[in-house]
Amino acid sequence: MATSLPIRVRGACPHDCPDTCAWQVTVEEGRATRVVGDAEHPITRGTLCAKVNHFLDRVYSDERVLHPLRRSGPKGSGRFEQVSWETALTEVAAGLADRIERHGGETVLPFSYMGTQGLIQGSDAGSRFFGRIGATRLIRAVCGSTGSAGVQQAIGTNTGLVPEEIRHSRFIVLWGTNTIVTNVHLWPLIREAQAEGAHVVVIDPASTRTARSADWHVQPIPGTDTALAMGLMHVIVRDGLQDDDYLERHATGFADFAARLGEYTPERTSEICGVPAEEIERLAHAYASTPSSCIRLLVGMEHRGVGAETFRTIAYLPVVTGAWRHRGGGLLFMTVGMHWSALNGGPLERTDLVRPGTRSVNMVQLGRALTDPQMEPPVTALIVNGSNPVVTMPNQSLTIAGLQRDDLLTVVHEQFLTDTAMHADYVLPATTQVEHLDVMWSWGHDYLTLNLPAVKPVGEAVATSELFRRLATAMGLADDFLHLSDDAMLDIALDSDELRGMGITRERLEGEGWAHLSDDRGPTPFADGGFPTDDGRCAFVAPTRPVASSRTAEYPLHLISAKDSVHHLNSSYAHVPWHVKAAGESTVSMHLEDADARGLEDGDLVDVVNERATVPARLRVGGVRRGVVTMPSGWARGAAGASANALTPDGLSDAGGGGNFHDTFVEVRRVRADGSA
Ligand SMILES: Nc1nc2c(c(=O)[nH]1)N[C@H]1C(S)=C(S)[C@@H](COP(=O)(O)OP(=O)(O)OC[C@H]3O[C@@H](n4cnc5c(=O)[nH]c(N)nc54)[C@H](O)[C@@H]3O)O[C@H]1N2
Ligand SMILES: Nc1nc2c(c(=O)[nH]1)N[C@H]1C(S)=C(S)[C@@H](COP(=O)(O)OP(=O)(O)OC[C@H]3O[C@@H](n4cnc5c(=O)[nH]c(N)nc54)[C@H](O)[C@@H]3O)O[C@H]1N2
Ligand SMILES: [Mo]
Repeated sequence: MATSLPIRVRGACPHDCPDTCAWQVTVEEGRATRVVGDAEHPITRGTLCAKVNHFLDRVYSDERVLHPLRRSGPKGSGRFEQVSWETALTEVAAGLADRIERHGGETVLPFSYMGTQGLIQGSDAGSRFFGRIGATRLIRAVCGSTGSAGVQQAIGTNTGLVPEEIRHSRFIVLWGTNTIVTNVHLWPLIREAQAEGAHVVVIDPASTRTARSADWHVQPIPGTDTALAMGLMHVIVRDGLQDDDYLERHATGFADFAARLGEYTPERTSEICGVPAEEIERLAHAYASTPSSCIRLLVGMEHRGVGAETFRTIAYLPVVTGAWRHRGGGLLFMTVGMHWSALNGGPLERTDLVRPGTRSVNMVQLGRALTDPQMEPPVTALIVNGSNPVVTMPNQSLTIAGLQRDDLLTVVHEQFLTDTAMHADYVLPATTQVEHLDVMWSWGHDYLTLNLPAVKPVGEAVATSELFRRLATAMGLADDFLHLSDDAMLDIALDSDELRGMGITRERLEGEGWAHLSDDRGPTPFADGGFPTDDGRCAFVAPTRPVASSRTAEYPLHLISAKDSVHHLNSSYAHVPWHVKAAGESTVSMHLEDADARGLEDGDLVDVVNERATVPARLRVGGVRRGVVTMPSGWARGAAGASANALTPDGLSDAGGGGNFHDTFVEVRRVRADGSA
């Protein structure tokens, strides 16, 4: 038998992560055998991460869904039988047609997120199909929208510095972000700055890996960062460290704002934030007296009722000090805008297909949409791709109650039998990134990446794009725009003057794998103001609610369920045995004094309890400030029956449409030998 030589195929990590790594896949005899980070890529620099080093275990996992499945037991029982694609599509199409006829198109709810963040296979892959059938619109604002809304209120954009500029900073504030775990490819750039004398400060209630690796860890009470930012600006202005010239030329409303700063003396701020007054003074001075101070914001801190206001208030700091004037100074946040303006996504998304007045459902309130008797028309069909809402959306028991409804047709396109797929009527097999074509934008850097398919789809898996072509065919919808090939979609996505102006073409991406989006704003985008607001100035507005909602006597501990595991990517690895083993049990971390007060010890099996749920976890003593407990999000419910999101509320943040799921309060109790709490 003739054997073929190994080949290398260029691609990119699909994950919802700021790093969007470029990778190369080795293929031997039609099978992917190795995946390595691209050594030339300036952010990837030849390394992947703890999860993605094992991506091929995911591709070839015994647990993968490889054929269409139809439910054969009660909802949620996890009993399925294999059926053909034709049977599944015929039955799903009939189910949809029947429901649309009875209730209208809005009875169908699409639910997708960033299981893959490619333009072709990602959360918008179904948008033309859903626009065509008149489905309810999904507000996909769970991540980044709230923080972006806040920063935009201040400076008109969520695009500040690009990550490589952080090397030029000499004072780096990682504010509510766990870089080493969630944005690991930024860390070497921070280390380069540190080697040149930069000071690294982490502001986080939890002692994350990043906090432990920083020069300085400031531990505020959760949800009080708005007040902390006000306190810092109080000291800066009190001591004359502000940049009057910059403020005069590039800000509006600063005089009124400065008057409000009077309330936030270090003593008062200390009472609100639980940070010593002396530390507030010291931080304000160190920040304001280093010209090239950079604040790195990401996402975790936004998931609060005061999230947008917090981000807005923090975004004022580099304006007050004029840090924007200096290379490496300012704010580092999102880069997604650079990608969206360069790519030609409009003809793929086709928002023009949506009838005016079509109703919307916010994704963080999925449980409400599925259970609210007032919904008119009711949601009777749910089509999920690239998301695992049972684990990742708040108020888990309400989501599950909705999914248990007998009249609800649930279709889940997945790689694994996730907790959401377990509740489906039909599970349809999805390809992984090495099996499909895509073009990857990034919210954490300014490199566009092409992902070429390296191997044929495993089993009967199909790409998300193909799923929607097949559904359209099964429903008798022949419109050309529902049947664009992946190849054609790639050409459309790259058909932009902006990309051509940068010399970025399909041929170049096919040869080189990735390309830098040039930034005509230069390395100091706001050195001379020019904020993309209506008047080009930063708009100062004092906060109205500087503190998040508070605890009750019954549930006195503030729960943060963040992403504190290198073995998880949201819930994406919760169903791969290798990762389950590496990640271990779900844990809850607590301060020693809080543990002592409850007679708890490290290693105890405990219940984390509130009015919504009881979630078992292993106690870890240490790692957080008093009054706070942390649980990593992303663990599947598994045998425990609930994950951290069983405890979280499904309210909204103050702007941007994100959730408030970090405003959660709990009590922690030991599980007695007989299993009772
Ligand atoms: N390994 C791994 N990497 C990931 C992910 C993952 O699941 N695993 N997920 C990816 C995704 S989708 C995202 S959005 C990013 C998120 O990246 P990050 O925003 O860095 O991560 P989070 O863990 O959500 O939150 C960061 C920190 O915010 C802190 N925090 C919470 N509330 C407050 C507060 O009130 N004040 C302050 N100062 N801090 C607070 C938490 O304690 C946490 O340590 O990570 C991405 N990268
Ligand atoms: N308590 C708490 N809740 C949170 C957060 C938190 O910090 N705390 N973080 C929030 C944030 S920032 C985010 S971004 C969300 C994430 O929420 P989700 O987007 O729901 O995240 P994942 O759990 O990664 O689910 C993605 C799913 O997509 C599947 N998938 C991957 N690629 C493909 C594909 O090509 N096609 C299809 N059909 N499926 C695919 C994966 O197998 C996986 O099951 O969670 C939010 N929820
Ligand atoms: Mo996210």
